[in-house]
Amino acid sequence: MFKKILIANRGEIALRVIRTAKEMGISTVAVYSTADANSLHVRFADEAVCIGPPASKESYLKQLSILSAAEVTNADAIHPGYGFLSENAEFSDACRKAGIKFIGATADNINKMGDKASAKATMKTAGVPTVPGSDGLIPSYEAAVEIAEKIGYPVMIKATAGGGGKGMRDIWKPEDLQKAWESAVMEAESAFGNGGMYMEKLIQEPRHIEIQIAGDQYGKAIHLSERDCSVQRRHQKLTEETPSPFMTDELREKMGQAAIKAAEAIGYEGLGTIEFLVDKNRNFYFMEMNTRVQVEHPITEQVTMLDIVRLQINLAAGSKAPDHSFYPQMHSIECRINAEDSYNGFRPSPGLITELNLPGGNGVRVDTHVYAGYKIPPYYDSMIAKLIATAPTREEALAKIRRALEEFHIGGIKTTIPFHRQLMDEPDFVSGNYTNEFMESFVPNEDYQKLIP
Ligand code: MV4
Repeated sequence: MFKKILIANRGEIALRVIRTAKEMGISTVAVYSTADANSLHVRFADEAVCIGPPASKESYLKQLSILSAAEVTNADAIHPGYGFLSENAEFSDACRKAGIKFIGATADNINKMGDKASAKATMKTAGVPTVPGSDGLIPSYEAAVEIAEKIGYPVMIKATAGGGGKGMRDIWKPEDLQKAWESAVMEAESAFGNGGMYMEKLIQEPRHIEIQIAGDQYGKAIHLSERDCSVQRRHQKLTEETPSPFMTDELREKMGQAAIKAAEAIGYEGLGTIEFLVDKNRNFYFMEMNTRVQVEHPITEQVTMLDIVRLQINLAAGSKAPDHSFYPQMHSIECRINAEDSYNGFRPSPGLITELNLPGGNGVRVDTHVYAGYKIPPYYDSMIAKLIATAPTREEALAKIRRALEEFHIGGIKTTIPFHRQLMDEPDFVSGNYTNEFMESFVPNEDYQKLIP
C-alpha cells in the first residue's frame, strides 16, 4: 500500500480524498495555489506545498510543479480528483515514468476514450450498443449530406475531440445541415484544435444514465449500478439520483453487463463511468466514458455502503476487483450547491461566506470545503458543496433532502440552494418523469429565496 499520497486538486474532492487516505493510515500532501492558502484541504493534509498563483494553468494544471512537489515530499502516489489533470494522458504517463503511481486511468485507457469517434468504434467492436451513425469521422461536408440522408433526420453531429456539448449540433432538416456543419467544425477547431466530426441519429428526449465501474490491473471489472444525471443545464449536472426512477432490474442487468464489457475491452484500470443515453423505449447507447472519480460518486457510496475512494486507492495499489457487482440497497439524491445566482442566469457569486449552517441528521451527508469566514475565490469551479440525502425509498429521500435544504443556510453570497428547493418540488422531478430536456421548461420562482421562518 502507498505510504503517502499527494492530492493534485482542491476544494471538496481534495478533502474527500484526504479523509479516506487518513482512515487508511496513508499520509497526505496537499498542493495549493496562493488563492487557496486558507482552504481546508491545506489545513487537513499532513503536509502542504504551494505550487503557484491563482490561475489553474499556473498551479493545478502545472504538471512539473506537481511532480516536483511529489518528489520533494516523497509521495509515492498522486490522486488527481476530478477535472484539472485527472484525464490527462500525458500526466498519467509522466507520473508512471517518475515512479509515482497515478491513482487514475493509464495513459492508454485515457487515449482510447478521449477521442470520441474512435472510442465509439472500439465500443461497437466490443459489442456495446452505440447510436446508429457514421462509421467514424466524416471526411467532408458533401459526405455529411449523404450520411445524413442515409441515417435519416433528425441527426446530430459531434466533435470527436468534444465532450460537454462543445462542437455538437442537432439538425432536423437537410437545409439546416450546412450552417450547423460549418459552425460546429469552427467551434471544435478553436476549442480543441481538432475539427473532426462524426454523426449519429438524434435520440429524442433521452435520459442520461451512467454506470459506475471499477477495474483491476488483472483485466477484471465490476459495476456499481447506475446514476441518473438527466437534470442538467448547459451540460452541467445539477442533481443526480440512484437508483434511476426509470430503471428496471432487467435494464440494470443489461447496462451493467455492457459497462463491464466496455471497461474490460480496453483493460480499464481503476474507477470509471460509462455514460449511456437511454431512449423512451429503454434502448441504451454508449455515449462517453469518464476516466476518473466523479463529482456524484457519493450517491453510489450511500446506496452500496462502499467507500469508492478507498476502492480506487486499493485498485491502484494492485488489489483485485471485488468478486461481485453492487446493487442499490437504498435511494440517494444529490444536489450540487453552487455559488451562483439562479435568478440571474446562474451567474457566479464568489466572495465571503459570512454565515453558515450545514444540515445534518439521519441520512444527510454534506461534502464541502467551506466554513463561515471562508472566501470563495473567483478563479475556479463554482461548486461549493454537495448535499446528499439517503433513505429506504425515493419518497423518503425526497422528503429528507427538502428538509435538509431548509436547514442549509449560507450567508454573504448567492447559492443554488433556493433553486434546489424548487427543483425538489417540481412535479416532473417528484414523479421521476424527466429527461435531459427538463431544464428547458424550468421557470425559476423567486419565492424559494425566502428563508424558512
Ligand atoms: C446525444 C443526444 C441525442 N442524440 N446524442 C450531450 C453531451 C455529449 N456527451 C452527448 N450529448 C448528447 N448526445 C445523440 N445521438 C443528446 C445529448 C445531450 C445530452 C445528453 C445527456 C444529458 C444532457 C444532454 C443535453 C443536451 C444534449
